[in-house]
Amino acid sequence: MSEYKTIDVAATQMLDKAKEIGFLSTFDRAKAQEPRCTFGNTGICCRICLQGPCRILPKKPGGNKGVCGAADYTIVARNTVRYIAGGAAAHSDHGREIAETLLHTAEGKLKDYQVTDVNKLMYVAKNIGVETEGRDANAIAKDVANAALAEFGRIDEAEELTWLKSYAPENTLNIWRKTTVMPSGINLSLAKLLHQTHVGNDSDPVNIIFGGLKVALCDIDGQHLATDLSDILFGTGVPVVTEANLGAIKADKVNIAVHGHNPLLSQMVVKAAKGMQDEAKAAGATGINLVGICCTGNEVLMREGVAIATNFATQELAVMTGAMDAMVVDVQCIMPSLRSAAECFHTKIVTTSPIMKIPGSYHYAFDEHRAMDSAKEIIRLAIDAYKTRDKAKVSIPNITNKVVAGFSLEAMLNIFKKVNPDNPMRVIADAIEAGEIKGIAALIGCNNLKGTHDQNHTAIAQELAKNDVLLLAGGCSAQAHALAGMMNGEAVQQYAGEGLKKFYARLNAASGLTEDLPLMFHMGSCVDYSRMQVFVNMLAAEMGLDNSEVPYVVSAPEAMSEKAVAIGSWNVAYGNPTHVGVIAPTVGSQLVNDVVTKIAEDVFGGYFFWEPDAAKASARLIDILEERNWKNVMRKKARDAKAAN
Ligand code: XCC
Repeated sequence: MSEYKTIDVAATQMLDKAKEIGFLSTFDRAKAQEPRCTFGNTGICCRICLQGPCRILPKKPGGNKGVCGAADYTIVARNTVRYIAGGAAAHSDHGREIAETLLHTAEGKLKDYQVTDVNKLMYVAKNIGVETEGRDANAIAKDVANAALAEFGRIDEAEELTWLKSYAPENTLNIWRKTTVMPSGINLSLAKLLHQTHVGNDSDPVNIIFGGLKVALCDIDGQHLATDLSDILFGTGVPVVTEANLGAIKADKVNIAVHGHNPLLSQMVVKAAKGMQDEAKAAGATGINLVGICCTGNEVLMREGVAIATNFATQELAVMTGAMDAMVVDVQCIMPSLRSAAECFHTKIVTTSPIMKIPGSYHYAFDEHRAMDSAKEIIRLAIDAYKTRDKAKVSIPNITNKVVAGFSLEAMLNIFKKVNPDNPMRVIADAIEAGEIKGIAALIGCNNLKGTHDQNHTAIAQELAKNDVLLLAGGCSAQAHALAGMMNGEAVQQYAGEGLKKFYARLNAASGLTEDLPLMFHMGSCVDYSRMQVFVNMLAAEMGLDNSEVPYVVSAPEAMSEKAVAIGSWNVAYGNPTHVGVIAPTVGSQLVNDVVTKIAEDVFGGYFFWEPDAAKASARLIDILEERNWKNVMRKKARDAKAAN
């Protein structure tokens, strides 16, 4: 057992090294923050105006409300939805950048990008109602990109978001319309939510929560278009075999980590590196080695098979190896402390986005007009840094695990098609209806050092697999499983229950892949979670169910970011029971907490539950799946009986 809050052996080794050299990592900082302020922890600290901070002090006369009179439920609701706004802004702005790049590509303004996946372009165009007949790919791409950009600026509230409207099932759309959470424009909804939660504005907690859900639906819209347009530009993931953990950093190579979320630059770095191996050799290395961290890592893993170095909580530890020559970062989930870690070594931290700079690090303003040149210049920086690497400071944990990843929805359907060419989704529906698998769980989200790094991600996955639950994964959760050696066929043999094993055996026999399928299907970065939702939408249609009746659950055992709050919220609106492994800052108001954990089910079919204990969380997730299956069997019996009469 590690003396640190991680289950990862490689991370433990690097934390020992950090201790030795006196570097205080995020693990030390997390400890230093304890104990947390109860007001902040439970969501009853209001910092929305300058009269604050106000806390709820029920025992003091006048203290049970903020200075303006806001009660606990107003404060908690406002704080919660402002998390959603932060998350939705991040995801959708990411999507907007990809849409602009696709537009400029289609207009012939960018020499380094092109429409790579024409099939995906056609599929998306058809779905969102863009004419494809007899038209050239760039003309279609231009219309698709413009449709994506139109999502942001739309101000006519009578119009609905195109992606949401085109992919969500009609009954779900109708619930959203009835509850007035169906958004029209992303920017409008975000602005309205910030307005709604301004001091002296809305104090009705339910109305505030519904405003938040509208923005959460903007979050999935922005995510969805980001994924679709990234696939069009860079290709849709196909199964790849690679490795994960800090041992993927190689002592004899120029090591470059790509970290963050947006693939626009990292894809170019991967491409450029292929042609620059000789430059690295001229500097004395045996070549260039790329590794990924967080979701930029997931993007290039899915499409290019780039190895995973590590995930969110342990990003500093990639620098601690002493062999990281450059870490190229774009946006989101990049710890400012990387700079301090780099100071202990020769590592260059290269920031590339105008909205993500770290004081003291190297800023290289990425320009999409000269994307390839930018990538080459950044790689040369890494090669120069390599020349100054102090070999005496290098110690790379000798730990890597085999990873089978790259499961876009298209890749998964291709595998199911091998079993059932006419109706691939039937493969899953049959397995559920026959009781071979209990249902599906999406394992998602971040790391959160309120718990132990990666412990609950892996424990919950193992318990669900043992109980014949088919697993999807993404974000840092997927990376947790990959780092722990659970994302390969061997893990199926080790952890899966008999039903799940049988299901896998059938898929493996038909798949035509050289590798057995892994214990969880890694569907991509956190911006890619729409892939999972489309999967559920298709399964619901195939099984003749409403979305909220599908035996499907979501688990974010170590949720951390505002994006995770936004993601959890749209999952609830979509009808998905959603586990969060940290106690959410909604508990400061019984009313708000009840709305999101209980009442939500009556309205949307989905709801949150908070459970930091992995065993209890797994048991509840399994119960939910069993209950949904039981209800579906009962419904079928009732239908059959009616038909027989
Ligand atoms: Fe960030 Fe996407 Fe969370 Fe990981 S999972 S810590 S948001 S990198 Ni999305």
